[in-house]
Parts: sequence; structure tokens; C-alpha cells
Amino acid sequence: MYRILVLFLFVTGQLLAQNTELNTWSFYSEKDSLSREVHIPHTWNAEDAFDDEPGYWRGKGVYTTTIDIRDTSKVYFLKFKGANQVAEVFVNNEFVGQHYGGYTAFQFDISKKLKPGKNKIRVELDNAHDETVPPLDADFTFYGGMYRKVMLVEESKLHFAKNYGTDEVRIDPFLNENSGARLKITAKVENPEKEKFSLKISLTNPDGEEIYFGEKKSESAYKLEIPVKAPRLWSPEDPNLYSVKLELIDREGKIKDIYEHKTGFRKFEATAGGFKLNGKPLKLLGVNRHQDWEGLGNAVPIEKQLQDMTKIKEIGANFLRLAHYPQAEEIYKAADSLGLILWSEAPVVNKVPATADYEAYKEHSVEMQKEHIAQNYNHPSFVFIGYMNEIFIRMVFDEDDEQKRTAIIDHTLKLAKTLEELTRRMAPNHITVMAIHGNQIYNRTGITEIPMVLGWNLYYGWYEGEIEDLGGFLDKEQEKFPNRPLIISEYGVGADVRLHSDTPEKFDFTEEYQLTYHQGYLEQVLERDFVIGMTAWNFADFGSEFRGDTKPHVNQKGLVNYDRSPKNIWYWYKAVLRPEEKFSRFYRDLPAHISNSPEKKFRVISNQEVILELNGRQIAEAKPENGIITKTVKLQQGENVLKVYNEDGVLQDSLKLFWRRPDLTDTESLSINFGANFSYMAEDGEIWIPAEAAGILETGGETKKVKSSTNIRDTADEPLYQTGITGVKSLKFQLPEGSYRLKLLFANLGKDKTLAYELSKEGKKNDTYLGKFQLSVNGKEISVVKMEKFHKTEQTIFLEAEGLLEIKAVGNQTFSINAIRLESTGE
Ligand code: GCB
Repeated sequence: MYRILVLFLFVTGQLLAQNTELNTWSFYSEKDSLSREVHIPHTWNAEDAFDDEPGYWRGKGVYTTTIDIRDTSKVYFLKFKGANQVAEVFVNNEFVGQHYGGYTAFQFDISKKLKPGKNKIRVELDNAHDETVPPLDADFTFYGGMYRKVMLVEESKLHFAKNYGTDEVRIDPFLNENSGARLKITAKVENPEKEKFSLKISLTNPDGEEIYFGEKKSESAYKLEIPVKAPRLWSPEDPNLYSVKLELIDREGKIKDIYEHKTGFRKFEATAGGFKLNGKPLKLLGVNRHQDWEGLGNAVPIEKQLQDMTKIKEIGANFLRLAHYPQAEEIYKAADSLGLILWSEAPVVNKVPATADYEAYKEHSVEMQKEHIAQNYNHPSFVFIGYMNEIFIRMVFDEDDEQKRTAIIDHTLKLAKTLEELTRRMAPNHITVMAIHGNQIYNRTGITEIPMVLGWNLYYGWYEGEIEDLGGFLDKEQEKFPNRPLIISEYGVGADVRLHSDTPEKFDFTEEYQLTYHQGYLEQVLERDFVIGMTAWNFADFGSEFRGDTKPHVNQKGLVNYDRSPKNIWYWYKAVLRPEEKFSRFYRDLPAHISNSPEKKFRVISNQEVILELNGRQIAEAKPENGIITKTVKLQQGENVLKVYNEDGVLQDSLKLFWRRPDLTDTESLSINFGANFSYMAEDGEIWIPAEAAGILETGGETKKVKSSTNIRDTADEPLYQTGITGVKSLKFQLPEGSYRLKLLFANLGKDKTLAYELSKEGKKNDTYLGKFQLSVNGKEISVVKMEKFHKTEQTIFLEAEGLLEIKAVGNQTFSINAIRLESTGE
């Protein structure tokens, strides 16, 4: 079933050559010993990283295809833009090369192994854990597969030399002291047959006009310098791009190879006084980005990925951290043309082994950083270069042995120095950077002295402390290290758009807590000039298999959902980071207000003064504070219509809101979630309210609220099962006379584990294990079967009520319960 694919001329990006995208492969997985046809981009973990089974398959997959070679006077390269994580490549069953690391491109010259006609390509790819390949551990899923493009690149024998997965051409734009600029270009040429040729160089300005043309005689290496008068500078507001074109022309005037790339003239510096772009101070504000997508894992078509870049630009970001690994080439190109300053990094995350694996781990890290820099160097957006993230976090959590800690620290420092030195050598005009977690171990070991700029990943108000603690922490760091440029490289909280609360609290996963948190962080950072920038964690929700948050296997700190639909916070950023683009939009929570009180707090996301209207009557003129207008209104029973106008009376947005009381007098159902401070909208549209809001409840026994962060099996309703109450002797509700279906929801939450990233280390360890127990419901006995850990069960019973519902433990027992739903059967 081998197939050859579309041939086409590839003219964008770095090279012009006859390129064939190899899209269709036969794929054999060692997991199931089956072969199937697959298409690139491909991963084998798009599904199993999200199912109830802990873990995801990490092992070997074998891809095979055939290519048809007609012109043997050419040279051929197989280029992989990203394959996770160890690849071995064979042509006609002969080994051609091996590559470590899943996030950088690599290519092999396969010419010598080819014969005219059909040739067989085999790629053995393995994503099994390997102690020599970074990242060893991280809060994201290491999907296996050839998830970026694979190309057959056909070149003339005379071509630009290749190294580290790219052409050996370096472009350095420099601004002179006066208003002029110069472009330095170095290029190497592969010319095995010592042909005579010429190199043509042209530079085109942002309007497409050629402003320089030159021609050089045959050389194996070039060092060129092109003067540019009055360059139009590259910046986030005005990302002016120039085009560089280099052509190798043979004696007959035929073009043998072309290298084309966009460049931009800009100058940057980062000091403790702040960041400057083109001599002007610029506060760097933006987000982090992971590359995966709901339902697709990391095998995400480029068109989709580019939508991310527009959405990031749209909120007014000028800065983007590509965490924790180099991303697709097109992402860098989009950053160039949109004007996003990049922090790009190699994937050395969470730990460095202090074992016999260290040397190989170091070698692979060094290779990755070389590829990372070589492949992205020419992008004007490529400014901050990193190579480590929270590198001591595993040690802090897992290692108590002093000797072992010392060894880990020594090895990590050694590697950090090597990577720093390498980065400064390969990219002497760039800024080096490292991200660390909120722990003084980094200052104590001196690793913080190694990079030029330090990035702190700070989660005050989530994993530890309170939102307001941020400022104090920053001030202290600034006092201790006044000359150190500092960025907040991560800050964020999990937010599930199905959860809403007017009393948001830490770790509740409500969007309201997310809003409060981001408001607090931005405010504290804007007050401090010495913080040169910040990037929110994360632009989008992303896959992290081990997580058991309210949506298991997903880290929900995104400003947009995993499918990229915006959360409220995305609009809030847009309002505050782009004050010139006036808009007002109702903050969306749940479509119904189920409460005894008609009073409802609502919010408008806005960067302008507004007029508010409720059910056709003007209720207020209001001004936003920190991007939000908050108003409490009295609703009428049933439907309410809210409208917001700008000062000129132009309608900005409208919202329908339904109010009903939490009883069964007028409605058919009531759903109550115990132990929760939020209302939850399930997939079927049912809104589950917290027991307190139901307001009709009496509980007997010494009850305790419990909360878990574990994936509950066989349900997508984690928010119902992850909270509950234990120690209950009885529950009493008033119910209008009638017949009902009562559903009781239970879960065995086991012992709650400490979250991997819970920085305060203590964690909460509730033993919420449920044994088998007997209940009586209005006198009728039922027994709840013993559940396995992290499993749930439900009991449905029909009852006639004469004004009361009473659920009681039988005998001297107590019980735990997670949620109940009452539905009138209408009889
Ligand atoms: C961090 C890590 C990042 C995690 C994040 C989190 O500090 O750098 O990879 O995803 O925290 O959400 O816990």
C-alpha cells in the first residue's frame, strides 16, 4: 500500500527546490501489531492520552512509503519537520541516520542509498521514555508520531549547504548608530563538482521594491554586508519585513538553488530598567503557547495552528513564549509578519539526570539547541532564546537525599552553562533566558546568574499563597538582585467554562477565579517597571495526560478552550491590552440564575463607558475598572434581556438571562451538587447548583466537604463527582407534593493525591473512600454498592413526596454523597 505523493514546487520559506510532501504512509504500531494507512500530520496518541486508562502508549511505530526517483544527477534529502521522539531512518533497508528529540527538524542526505525507480523509505519512531532524551518529565503529553511535514527535497549537486536540519545561511540585521542599517549575510555552498557559478543577492523592501542587487563569483562560503539607508523598522505595531533572496546560478544562467527569507530591522535590549525595542521602552505582554489541539494531539494542520497566532495578536499581545519546545516553522513566520516578539526554547524541562545517562542527555540537549537556533535564527521575531524550564522541580518534589540533590544540582549547573555558552556563541546578538519555578533553590544554587534574563513561573493564588502575594515577591527579588532583568514567564489558573461562581475561590476552576487572578496579576505587574514582561499560562488549554482536573487529561489554564473557542478571559485581555479598539461585551456565565434571590451580579467586559439596559429600561451608566463593569440587578421571574450600549447609543451586546427559584414548584427538575461553590452546566444543558444555593436543605451529622483532583472513570461530569460531602447522617428537603424520580450520585474519591505542581508540597490528602452503605429514602431502604477507587455509581428511585424528602443513613452509619437530581414525573 505504498504510495507516492503530489509533486509540487515549493517556493515559500527557506528554499526553493523540487519538494515532495510525503503525506501517505503505511503505519505499523507495536502496540497492536497492526498496519494501517495514515496521513501526515500523524500521532498515535490523539485518543489514548484522553481516555480513562491511566497513561498513554509510548513505544515504537514504523512508517513506510516508497518514493520514485527519476533523475539520478540530483541529490536527495529526507526532511522531517518534527517527529516525536527518537527516529531511525532507512532507505531500501539500509540505515541512513538517527535523530533524537521531537521538536526540531532534521534531514538526511539519502542520495547514496537511492536507485532509479522505486525506493523504500522506513522510519522507526519511538516515543518510549528514554532517560537520555529531553524532556524527561513535564506537564504536557509527549504524543508520538510524525506530526509535522515530511519532505523529499531534491537539489542540484550545487546547492546551499545544509546543517542542523536547515540551510547554512545566516541573516543578521543591524541598526547603525545613525539612522541607517546593514544586513550581514553568511552562506555556505555545497559544490562537489567544483562548478563555476555565481551568487545573486537581492533585497526587497516591505513594498516589494528591490533596493539592492549584487552578484558574486563562486566561493564555498560568503560573508556579505548590505547597507540599507533609512530602513523601515520591525516592531509589533509595524512589523515591516524585507525579503532576502540568494540564488546560485550556473554558467549557463540556470538557477540551481534559491534561498529566500524575510528579515526585519530591529534592535533590542533587556536590562533591569526594562526592555527596549528600537530604542524605545516596551512592556512585553503576551502568552505562552503549546502546539496541540482538541481531538488531534500534536498532529495539527498548519492552517489551524496559524489561527492561534491571529488570536494571540488579536488580544493585543506583543510577546509570545513558545513553551516548552521549538514549534513549527510557520509559527515563527507568522510571528515575523504579525509582529510578535518570541521567546523560543529547547525542551529541557523539570529534570536533568545525575546518572550515567547524563552525558548522552547533555549531548542530545546540545544538539537540540543547535538545531533550534540554526533553524530559527533568521526570523526577526526570534529574540529571546531559552533552553531550560523549572529544571529543579522534580528534585524539589522527589529527592530528599542530600547527596543526590548535590549531584543533581552539579549536573544541572554544568548543563546550563554549556547551553548558555552555546547559545551565546551561536546567537551572539540575541537574549538568553531561563524559566524557573517559585522556589529559592534557583537563587541558592546560582543557576539564576547564568542567563541574561530570568523568567519566573509564578502561581501565587493557585498552587500557593494569594494573588496579592505576587507584588511582594517581585519587590523582594528586585531588592536582592537589582541588576537582574525579570520576566514573569508563566502565571495562570485552571478555568472550566462550565463552572461559575459569585464566590470564586482558589482551585475551584471557575472562570470567575480566572478573571480575578489575571486582573490581579496584570495590575501588579503594570505597577512595576522593573518587570520587563509577562506571558500568561497558557494561550489555550492543552493535553497533559496525568492531570485529573475538572476536565481530566487537560491543563485548563488557557485563555481559550482546547478547541480554541474563547473563554471570557480572552475578551478581557483584548479589552485591556487594546484600549484603542473600543468594545463592550457581556461576560458569559450560565444562561439561568437559579436562586431564591432575584439579585444577580453580572459583568461587562469593556474598555469604554457604557449605558446598561435591563428589560427595556436604562439601569445605569457605568465605567469599567480594570476592564470590567460589575453590576447587581434584580431580575424578573423567567426571561430577562440585558443590553449594553456605548456612549453614542450604539448597541454593543445583548444577553438573555433566565431567573427561577431552586424549587420544584414551577419547574420539573432540580439538580444539586454537594461540596461545590460553583454552578455547573452539564452537556445536556442541566444546571447543577451548589447545595447552599438550593437553600432548602438540612443536613444531619458532622459533615465535611471533600474535593478531589482525580479523573473519575466513565463520566465527563467530573465537576459533579469531584466534590461531595462526607459524614452525613441525614439530608432533608422540602418538596411540593408529587411524584419524583430521584437520582443519587456517588463517587469513591480515594485518597486525594498531591498535585504534581502543587508548589506548597503539603497538598490535601482527604481520605474520602466510600465503603458500602445503606440508606433510606423516605423510609425506603437502598444499598449503595461498594465502588472501586475513582469510580462512580448512581441510584435512581421513584418516590411519592408529601412535602418532604428525607435521605437517612441506616443505623449508626454515615454516608458520603456527591450530587442529587430530582425530577418531577408529572403524576
Ligand atoms: C509550570 C510549568 C508548566 C505547567 C504549569 C502548570 O510551572 O512550567 O509546564 O503546565 O506550571 O499549569 O502547572
